[in-house]
This record gives sequence, structure tokens and C-alpha cells, in this order.
Amino acid sequence: MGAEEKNRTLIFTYGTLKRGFPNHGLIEDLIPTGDAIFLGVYRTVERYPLVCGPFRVPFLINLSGHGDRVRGELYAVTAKGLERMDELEGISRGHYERLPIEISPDEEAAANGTDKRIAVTGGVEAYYAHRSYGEELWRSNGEKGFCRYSEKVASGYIRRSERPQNVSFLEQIQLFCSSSPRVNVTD
Ligand code: PCA
Repeated sequence: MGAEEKNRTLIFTYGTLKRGFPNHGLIEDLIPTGDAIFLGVYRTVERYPLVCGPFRVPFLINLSGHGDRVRGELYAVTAKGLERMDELEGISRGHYERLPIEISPDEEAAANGTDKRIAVTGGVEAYYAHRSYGEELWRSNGEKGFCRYSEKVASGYIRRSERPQNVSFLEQIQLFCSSSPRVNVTD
């Protein structure tokens, strides 16, 4: 089957899967076989919290109207590509959840000529922080987010292989949330 005949899912990446970031190798593996195609730089239509959790791992939180419009890269991936991405993002382990998102071309990137300006009408998905901890992570970050996962924001990122192996990722998230300073609002 030719690459153009495959059913594809549109994935908006905002974190370590982007070009130049630590998990982009996965996408680079998929590009030669046509299992991933770069479509351009986009921004979310709505505002969303983009925060870092443990190990400077980025999380988009499904709380539209908070944070900023977030910048990322759009890819069209085949079922095989999607399976690899879902595995990396721990979909079956409750790390991230893949849900719809609305995006539009990033004007700045379009002006630089890097954006193919493909009309994306819908059916785009992104990996959000799982609902089991999303809101807590937002509060732990003092409800302050970023508009993109830049090199500066990502600095201090620790790869999976270099993290403590005896504590699960979800436990690390809980530890991160419970050790973050929090302003207690009492009424
Ligand atoms: N990888 C996915 C979700 C968060 C992450 O680091 C991405 O880049 O969109």
C-alpha cells in the first residue's frame, strides 16, 4: 500500500515529540516509511495549560480557557505510527490520554515559510495529561503555564532511562504534585 492510501490520524505534538526534542527520534523512525508526515507548525485555537511535571516532562492539561494558546507541530500518522506514539505516551498505563483538539496554522511559522498551510478541518488529537491527575498538576504549577515547550522550558529534562526505576511514572507525578508549594485558599 502506498503512503498516500493509508488511513491517517492527525496528531498535534507540543512536547518532547517535536523536532529537536528528546523523543523526536520516534517520529524520525516513522518518516522514511511514510508512517509519519510533518504538516506544519500550529497553535491551539483555545487556551490550554501547558506545564512541566517531574523530570521536566511536558503536559497539556484538558482545561480550555486557562493558560495560553499552545504552539506545536502537526503530524499525519498511520495506524502503525499511532501505535508507537500511544505506547511511548503510556496510553494504556494512564499516563496521557489522546483526545481531540482544535488548532490553526501558526502565523509566525507560516511567515517563515515552514508551514505547509494545509487546511485542517478537524479530527486532530493531542496527548493530554490523564484526567486522574491533570487538574492537580495545574494547581501544583501555581496555575502558570507556557505557550510552548521551548529549549529553555525543557532544560533539565531527564530521559526515562535515567530516572529512578523503582518508582512508577504515575507515582512520580503524585510525588511532584504533593511536594510542590501550593497557595491554600481558605474561605
Ligand atoms: N510528548 C507528547 C506529549 C507530551 C510529550 O512529551 C508530545 O510531544 O506532544
